[in-house]
Amino acid sequence: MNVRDRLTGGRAVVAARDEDSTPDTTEIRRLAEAAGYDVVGEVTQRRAEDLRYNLGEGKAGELADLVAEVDADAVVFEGALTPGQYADLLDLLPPAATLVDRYRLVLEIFAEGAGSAAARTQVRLATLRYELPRVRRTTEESVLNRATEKGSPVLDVERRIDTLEAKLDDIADAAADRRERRREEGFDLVALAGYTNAGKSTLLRRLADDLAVEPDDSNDGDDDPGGSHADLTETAPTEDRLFETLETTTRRATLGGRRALLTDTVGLVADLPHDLVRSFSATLDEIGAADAVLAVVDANADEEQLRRRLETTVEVLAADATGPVIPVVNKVDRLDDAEREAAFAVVDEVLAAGDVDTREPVAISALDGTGVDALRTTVIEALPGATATLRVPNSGEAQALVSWLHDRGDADVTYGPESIEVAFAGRPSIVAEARRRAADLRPDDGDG
Ligand SMILES: Nc1nc2c(ncn2[C@@H]2O[C@H](COP(=O)(O)OP(=O)(O)OP(=O)(O)O)[C@@H](O)[C@H]2O)c(=O)[nH]1
Ligand SMILES: [Mg+2]
Repeated sequence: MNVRDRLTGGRAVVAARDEDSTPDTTEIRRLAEAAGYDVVGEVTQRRAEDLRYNLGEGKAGELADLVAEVDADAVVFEGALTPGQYADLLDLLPPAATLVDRYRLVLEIFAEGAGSAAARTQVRLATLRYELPRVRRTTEESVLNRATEKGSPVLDVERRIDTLEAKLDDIADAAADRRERRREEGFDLVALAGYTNAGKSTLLRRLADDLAVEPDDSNDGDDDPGGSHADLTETAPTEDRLFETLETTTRRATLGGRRALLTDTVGLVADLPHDLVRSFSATLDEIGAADAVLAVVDANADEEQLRRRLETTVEVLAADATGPVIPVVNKVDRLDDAEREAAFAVVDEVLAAGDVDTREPVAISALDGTGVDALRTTVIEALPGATATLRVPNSGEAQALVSWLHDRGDADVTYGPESIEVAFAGRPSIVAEARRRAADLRPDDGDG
């Protein structure tokens, strides 16, 4: 059982305002539930922002009355409140009630669920970055403090931010070293990215090798010095809840004979300040380092939701992805042909507007497996590749080479009376190594 199943944030009333349309509270309700709240009511308003309460004054009063009436413990506010709005709105509520805006809500989810030291450090950093401008504001004499006092609250927060940043840098360096080692071992690195609840973890399970959490390096000593795969995990829980995955997880997969490492990343969500997104650097680093990125999209959404989620995803990918991006249009088991076409039209349109190197979108159902083979083919084609035809004398060593090749790429073997010919395709570094190994088995020639 997930630790968050036992959580209760108490009873909450959701409040939302939108200038142009009646607010849609679906996502903020689901975020509230993910943080452990039981949503017992809502107040929405279509209007321009009020400087004092964000909501209009009358609506803010209505909200306070409703909170008292239903005996709620908290108000969950869709959107960002300025420090002033936060204080004024809180004053209006019954004294025991708390107020949580979108940003704080997401921080709460991560604070409750983050398990590893790295994830906790990221949450602490994001929280401090959130608090810094508020501390600045309340420390009116901060300018003076900065110049004269070492003990100012602003300086204190700034110092803690620096410390956490340094700590995260060390963690990121270690992760980068590990990725580099795995690349040298010949693994392709593939990241699964996308909006929260898109189906990333479900797809990871489908693509990953069964039980292949640890690399099988029993038959060649040059593979893994040991211990470097301790972060590979077997479980990537899937649940119909936002932010089910709060840390990156990596598993092995075999794609066209090639050895790949698939990394499931933390989901994205719209309308978060840039510095919160930056705080989840492990996810961004995995996206940045991947040889290919699968951008998973939940196509079972109305056009507006789909567009907003895609735009959020494309923004992150444009900033961070270096490898090709494969749009994966998921949950097509829920769609009829017309809905599927409509979803593809939105995907094409949003991708065309973004600055991302994309491949053709692939329609799949991670749940029932539809389209997953076609996706595998697309991924293999997107990965850096090379080919070689290798000819070696038939011997025990040649057999060992053949099994080495089968483990690392697509090997098509033809046996002649005296020699073996292998048409091989795989990662360029692996193909180069294969040529060297083949040359070593031929007595009279030095290269392949
Ligand atoms: N119908 C349908 N449901 C799916 C499909 N793929 C995933 N789901 C469901 O969607 C929900 C979210 O799936 P996850 O794999 O947890 O999504 P995620 O992208 O990892 O979500 P986060 O970790 O929260 O960011 C779960 O209830 C899945 O069972 C699909 O192809 N079809
Ligand atoms: Mg997940």
